[in-house]
Amino acid sequence: MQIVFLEIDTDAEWAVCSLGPAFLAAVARQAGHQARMLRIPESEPIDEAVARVRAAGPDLIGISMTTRQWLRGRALANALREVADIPLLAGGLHATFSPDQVLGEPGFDAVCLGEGEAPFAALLRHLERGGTLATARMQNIWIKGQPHPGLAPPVAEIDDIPFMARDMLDERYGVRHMTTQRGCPFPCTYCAARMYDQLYDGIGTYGRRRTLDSVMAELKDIRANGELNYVIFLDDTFTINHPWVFEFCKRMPEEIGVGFSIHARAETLNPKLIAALAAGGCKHVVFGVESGSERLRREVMKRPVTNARMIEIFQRTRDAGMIATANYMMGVPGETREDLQATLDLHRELKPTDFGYFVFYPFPGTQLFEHCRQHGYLPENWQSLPARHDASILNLPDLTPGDIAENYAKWTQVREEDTARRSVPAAAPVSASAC
Ligand code: B12
Ligand code: SF4
Repeated sequence: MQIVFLEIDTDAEWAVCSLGPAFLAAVARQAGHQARMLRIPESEPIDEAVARVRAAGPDLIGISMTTRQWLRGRALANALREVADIPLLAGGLHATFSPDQVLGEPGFDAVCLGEGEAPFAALLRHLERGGTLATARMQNIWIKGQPHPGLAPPVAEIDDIPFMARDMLDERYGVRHMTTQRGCPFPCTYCAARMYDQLYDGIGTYGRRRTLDSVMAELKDIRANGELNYVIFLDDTFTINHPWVFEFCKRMPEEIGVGFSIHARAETLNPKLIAALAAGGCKHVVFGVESGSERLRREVMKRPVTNARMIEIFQRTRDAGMIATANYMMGVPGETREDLQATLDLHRELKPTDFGYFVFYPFPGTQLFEHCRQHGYLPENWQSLPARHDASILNLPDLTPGDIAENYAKWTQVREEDTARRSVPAAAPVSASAC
């Protein structure tokens, strides 16, 4: 079978395609199928994209969607359905946490809920034996018009999942993307990533980390088959399970010897770990700071770390020679103009090497999404509004759209000032962070 995965580009040029399809393509190829990725640039008219997809001759189309990719993914799927009857399956964060919305559209035949490898393999076996999507009955694959399929536990031995099919990713210059684990143990109320743990509550454990042997074997495999110059670890929080991280930092220079970047929460770092990371080749740590208001972080976001701790960790990270990126959010329910200012103030104390700033969007399934719904902050047409990072869709009691726009403009100004001040640009790629 020819499986074509579609990567829906959003308003920004991101460095990497979705990792999910790269895992699924590996599974499909193991079972003897062909799989490829078609990237749909934001500028490509839908009819041209439809023609390109059809020309690829798919027997099955897979779309991986975050919420930001939903509106354009929907437009493409519906346009495809008008001209061809190719089975179309959606997966990823948005499909998992808004399955009704996805299945309500004519273009989609089924959604994959949660971890995809085992259900996708089961579906391919079913199709290979002459079955159709409409007759598929398996856990995690919700077919349009059928009852909820129930969920199977995630794969128990995460090392059993094959290495990603790297040709599915848009990797250049030997800069590689890896994950060493799935799941995040923290309870941040705005975070869609942590919803996976909740999805599997009572069914199985989503949080699992690969063995170091498996991670090293993948890196050696990459090097044996191509360039390996730098690794971007896309784990939600790389710095959990300290014994694993210390051992990783020991083995990385001995066995691989290239630099890498990670995502971390400030409270998971300490001086010893920072020194080990730097010695192990870590060049860049991306931190989720989110707000300078301790009240907002503690009471609304469930992130009780203090500003003092953040400042200390940023200082130590920089002193150890690593780039420290800070990511901030604005327009969170419960946030005031004073809180917005507190974030700008904290930024000046953190002195990050680089930073990202995003307007809060309530991702379906998260606690803050429910909070927004219950308090009437969501506009009626929220489902047809794009998930942007520079404007809010919410009607908040304490912040007007003007307050948020003004604050966003202040951050843009800070960025311009910082760029002008900085004589040397950041040396490693900067990625958007989950944490
Ligand atoms: C890596 C990553 C990135 C990368 C790559 C993005 C991408 N296109 O995948 C980069 C750095 C570019 C990035 C950018 C952004 N990201 Co990001 N990112 C992540 C992160 C940390 C890991 C995702 C991942 O690869 N996981 C590993 C894979 C294996 O898991 P998976 O995607 O869930 O796939 C499995 C299943 O879902 C399923 N599946 C997936 N697709 C399909 C398709 C089919 C057909 C089937 C059958 C099954 C299936 O099978 C897969 C294997 O088990 C997640 C957090 C998380 N843990 O999910 C955030 C996350 C996805 N990002 C998020 C956000 C908000 C962003 C940004 C908007 C950043 C910002 N603040 O502005 C941008 C825009 C991205 C976009 N295009 O929409 C949110 C999305 C929330 C949502 N509901 O949409 C998340 C969940 C973070 C969070 N804390 O909330 N991100
Ligand atoms: S924001 Fe980061 S630390 Fe918090 S739950 Fe999400 S992935 Fe984990």
